[in-house]
Amino acid sequence: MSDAPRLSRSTLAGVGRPAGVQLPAVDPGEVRVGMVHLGLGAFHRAHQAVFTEDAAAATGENGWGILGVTQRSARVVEQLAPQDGLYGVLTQGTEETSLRLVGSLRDVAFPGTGTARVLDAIAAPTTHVVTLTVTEKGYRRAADGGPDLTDPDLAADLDALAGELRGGHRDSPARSPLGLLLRGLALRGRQDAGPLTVVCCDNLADNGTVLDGLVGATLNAVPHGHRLREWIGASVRFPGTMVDRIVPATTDAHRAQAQALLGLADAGLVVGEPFTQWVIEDSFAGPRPAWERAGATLTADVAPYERAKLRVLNASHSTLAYLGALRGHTTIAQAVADPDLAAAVRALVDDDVLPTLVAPDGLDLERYRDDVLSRFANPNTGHTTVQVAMDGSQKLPQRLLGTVRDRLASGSVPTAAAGTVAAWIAYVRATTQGELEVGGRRVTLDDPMASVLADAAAGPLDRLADRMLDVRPVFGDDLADSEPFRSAVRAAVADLLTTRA
Ligand code: CS2
Repeated sequence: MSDAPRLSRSTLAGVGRPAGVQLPAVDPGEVRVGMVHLGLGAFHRAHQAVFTEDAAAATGENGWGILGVTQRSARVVEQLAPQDGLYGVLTQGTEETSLRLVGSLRDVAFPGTGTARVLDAIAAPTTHVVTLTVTEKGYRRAADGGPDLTDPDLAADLDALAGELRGGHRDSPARSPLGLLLRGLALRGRQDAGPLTVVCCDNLADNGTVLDGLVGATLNAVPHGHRLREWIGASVRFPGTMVDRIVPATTDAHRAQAQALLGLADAGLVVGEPFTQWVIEDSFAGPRPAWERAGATLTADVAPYERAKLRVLNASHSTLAYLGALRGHTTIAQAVADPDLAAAVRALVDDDVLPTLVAPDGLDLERYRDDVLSRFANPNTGHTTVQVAMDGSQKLPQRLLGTVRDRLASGSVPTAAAGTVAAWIAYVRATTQGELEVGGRRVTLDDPMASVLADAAAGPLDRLADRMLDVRPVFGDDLADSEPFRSAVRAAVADLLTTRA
């Protein structure tokens, strides 16, 4: 990319204090690992790692360094290991850009080659917290919400776990986040290394309870899993959280911008909007970073925050992504600037979402909606419609279908929410038929259920809505069998196809 020296502890010492760059708030040389993070994507680096660094800086505690574990590829390790784990966060406001370097990521590992090291870290008595951002699909859930035991990666991990519970070696590479977590917990339990808190930071409704349930249900399927289950019941907590920061994919332009400020090349750079929020259920099995000193909210009840965020922000995001991409808008900012789309999002929030929510303490939901829409309008975020549009089969059940269920249960037909489902259906159809171009590029469907969806989307248009609603792992039997919902989606799909034609 460039011939500037690469960011690392030694090159950083050489550049002094470049103007406009905030240096790491902790001294990376002094920080020890106390936390393991599964799913070392951009979001973690722009969110929890920053909160953790700020908390450590505020308290002076040096035991909250992070071991970051990548998911599917070694690419992030290749970006960060040569940089001693250092990376920058480029914050893009509507008017200002700033760069800060983060020092809390102290080690990185790829399960393909580093599983034993990760298991040891989860089991270390000095580790107190495991956090996860592995995306909705990373949890490998079956249609009923439980673990998908037919998933070959999870099944391979459960075989390895069964061997490890009998005292076998732990060197087979973990293939799924849940498998990695369970194998780490098993080692910790066997070594009696003390309590641990596992913090799910993905956009799943009731994420803490869901992960707790998945862990338990998975262990039911493992021979001799009951002892580990008991240990987990007594020693491990799974608090729920709401996480929020818009983090687009990093582009070469961002890297060039950061390099101009820093004078060093940063292959691990991430980008975020200025807004950031973390609400965490205050239910920990042992020590934790003082995240409240970094601006996080620790609360007894995270559900109202989480529900408001998923149903207002994430559902609006998806609506803009599908409708926006269908109209050729490249970014979310362009989509929300389109008056028809802004009206569709307002209708969704006002007519269907807000009636299902209870406001968290001190939050005015209408103001929250307006703030979210102005965050989307930030033209410098550069978040693309196609990025947000990915994995709809996994995202819509979490961010939209709860609203649909609540509205139906209260006797109302969620017409606006049906519009979002219709937008997704039209997007699936267009992308699987090779009919969608955004920003001059042909868009294909990026979704773990792509082949099932492509089959459902193919065929006569007048039955398109019905075929898609029959994809029961997405809609569940209740919604697939709801006649009022079906008619609303049919009407919305017909409408959308007429306007697109
Ligand atoms: C987005 C989220 O890609 C998506 O599905 O809706 O990643 C969103 O940007 C974050 O949840 C914001 O906190």
